[in-house]
Amino acid sequence: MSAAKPAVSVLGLGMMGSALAAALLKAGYPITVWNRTAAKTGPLVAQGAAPAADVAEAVEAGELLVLTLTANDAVRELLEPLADRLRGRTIANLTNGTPAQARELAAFAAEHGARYLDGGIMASPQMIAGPHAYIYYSGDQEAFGEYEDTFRVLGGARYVGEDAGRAAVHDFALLIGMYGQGIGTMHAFALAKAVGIPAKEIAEPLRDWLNAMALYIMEEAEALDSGEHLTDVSSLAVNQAALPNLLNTLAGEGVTTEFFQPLERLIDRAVEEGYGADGLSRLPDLLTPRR
Ligand code: FVH
Repeated sequence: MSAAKPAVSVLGLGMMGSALAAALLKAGYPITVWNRTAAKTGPLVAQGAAPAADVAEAVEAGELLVLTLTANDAVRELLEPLADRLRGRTIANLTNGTPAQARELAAFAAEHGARYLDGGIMASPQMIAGPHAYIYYSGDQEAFGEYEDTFRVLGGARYVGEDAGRAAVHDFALLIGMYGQGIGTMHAFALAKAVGIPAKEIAEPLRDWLNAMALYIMEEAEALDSGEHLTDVSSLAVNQAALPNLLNTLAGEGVTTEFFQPLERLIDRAVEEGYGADGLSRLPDLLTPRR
């Protein structure tokens, strides 16, 4: 990156796009902003951003275009009519999307002389520019190197490869874990609510328990990678015996068991196939039948 800060256009000023633009403004970058609903540009213009009258003006103003829209069909809708104006620009698309969409957008950008990076944001808007925020990037490595300092304003910048779809894979791996934890937490609260325990009474011990259990993630990864699944922690057979009690307790209090039934079936299958003495690290093998 040259000593002068690059001109950045931020397109999409929802909760996340506004946080990204504000962080860049605070760091002294020349920022142009555009949003479909123009009123959302107001607070950023008050902080020093230049408002673009339309998308074309935003594309014109920035050598780096940062897009954070709801979904990638909107990104495509926005950029396609301006394809001829993208030449020489770098697109950093931080919109949530699939690996296939990222690859399609990278091909579209290349076809029109632009460089493409796809990003997966591992942060809430409030975390942006803070110590725990980071973003996965994949795609054009040269472009990543050129704008790495700019990306670091937003949080950690983790480049995961030339395949534009790779950042989405990393993003979803973490989101899958997060949603699993989230749905488990909501069931814990539902059970507590059903028997009249305030959620607050469950929240602190639950947080501590999940933190303690998280320590096993590294062990499970090592077991999976090495193929050594035998456990001295908690076997699938032991979990098979305990799970019906969990389901019956939920059902007994009128809480749905629909989210846990697939887990019960999976563990039953693992034990049937002879893996009863193994730990949970055996399950990814059963979850990827084509591999
Ligand atoms: N918020 C979060 O915590 C997560 C953190 C991880 C990454 N996600 C992803 O970031 C994308 C944007 O999420 P967001 O939270 O900023 O979402 P909204 O506040 O709802 O803003 C959405 C913006 O997208 C614009 N938009 C939607 N459709 C179109 C379209 N067809 N044409 C142009 N712009 C469009 C919308 O514009 P408007 O409604 O204000 O006019 C907002 O600017 C998302 O992929 C998350 O998964 C956030």
